[in-house]
Amino acid sequence: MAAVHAKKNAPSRELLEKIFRTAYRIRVFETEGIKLYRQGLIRGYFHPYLGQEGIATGVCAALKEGDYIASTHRGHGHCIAWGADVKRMVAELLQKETGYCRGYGGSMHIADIRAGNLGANGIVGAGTPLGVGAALAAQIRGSDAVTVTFTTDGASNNGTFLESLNLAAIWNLNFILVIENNQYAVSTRIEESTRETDLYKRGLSIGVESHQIDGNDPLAVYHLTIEAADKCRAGKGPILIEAKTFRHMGHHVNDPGKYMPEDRLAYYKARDPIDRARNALVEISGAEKSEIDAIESEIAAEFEEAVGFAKNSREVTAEEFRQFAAAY
Ligand SMILES: Cc1ncc(C[n+]2csc(CCOP(=O)(O)OP(=O)(O)O)c2C)c(N)n1
Ligand SMILES: [Mg+2]
Repeated sequence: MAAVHAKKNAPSRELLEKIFRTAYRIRVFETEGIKLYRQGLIRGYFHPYLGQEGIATGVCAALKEGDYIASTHRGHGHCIAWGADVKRMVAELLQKETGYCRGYGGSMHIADIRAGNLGANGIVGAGTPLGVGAALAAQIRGSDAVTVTFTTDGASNNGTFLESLNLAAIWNLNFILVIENNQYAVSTRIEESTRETDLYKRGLSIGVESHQIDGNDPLAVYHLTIEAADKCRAGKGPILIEAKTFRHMGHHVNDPGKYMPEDRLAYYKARDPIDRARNALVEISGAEKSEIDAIESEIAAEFEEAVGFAKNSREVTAEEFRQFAAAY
C-alpha cells in the first residue's frame, strides 16, 4: 500500500517488482478463482478483472497509508492492489467465517474499512458518493488523506457521478475519480450509451482537472496517480482519470462475451497489462528470467495456500447470516 516514489524516467527495481507482483497476483486470483467457481465452490456472481489489472495496480501503488479507496462490483483487483490478504479474500468468496466480511458479503462486497478499503459495491456508481464522503470527512479532520473511487463507464452516465464530482470540486476535496472505461456495460457498447465516449471530458465540463490514459500501462497509471495525489494534497483536487481498457472475457463468469469483437479483443490482449509489467521489470531493471519465474511460482503457491486456508475454514450458516442482518 505504501507508495514507492520514483523519478518518472527512472523507476526503481523495487517499484517495478511491486507493480509486477501486484498485477500478477490479481491475474492468478482471477484465473484460479474462476476455476473455483466452476467447481461450484463460489455462489452468486463473479466479475473477473482480467485485462484491467493495470489500473488498480498503478493507482494503488501511488497511494499512501491512511488514504482510502472505494471499489466497484469488479473489485477483487482493487482489494489485492490495496494489499489485502489473499487468504481472507478467498475465504470470503467461499462463504467462510475467516473471510473479510465473515463470509456474509462474498465477491461483490469485500471491504476492510479499518485499512481504508471502503469496499466493493453491487450498485453501479455507488462508490462515488461514498468516496466523496470519505474525502470530505478527511478534510474536516484536517487530514491530507486522498480518497480514490474506482468507477466505470456505465456509472459515468449515472446522476450521482456528476453530483458527487461537482461537490468534490466546489469543496476542493482530495478526491481522485478513476473511470475504468472498459467500453462495455454488460453487453452494451459505450457508443450505444453516450454520444461523448471520451469520458474524461465530463470532468472538464465542471472545472475538474481531467486526464485520459492507457489503463493497460500500469507504470503510466502509477505516474499519473502520483501527480494527481500530489496535486490533491497541495489543495488542487479533485482530479478525474479516465483509464481506457478492455475485459478479456464477458461481463461475469457465465457470460461468454460473444458480442465482443475479436479484433478489439486481440488488440487489447496484445497490450496485456501483465506482459507490460513483466517487460518493464525485465527491460528497465534487468530482472533475469529465473527471477521472474521465482516470483510467479511464489504467487501461485500463495494462492494455493489461500485456497487451503479457505477450505479448512468453517462455512457460515444461513441462520447466522439472518441473525447478523437482523442486528443492523
Ligand atoms: C444502479 C444499478 N443499475 C443497474 C445494475 C445492474 N448492472 C450490474 S453491472 C452493470 C453494468 C456494468 O457496466 P459498467 O458500469 O461499465 O462496469 P463494468 O462491468 O464494465 O466494469 C449493470 C447495469 C446495478 N448493479 N446497479
Ligand atoms: Mg464498463
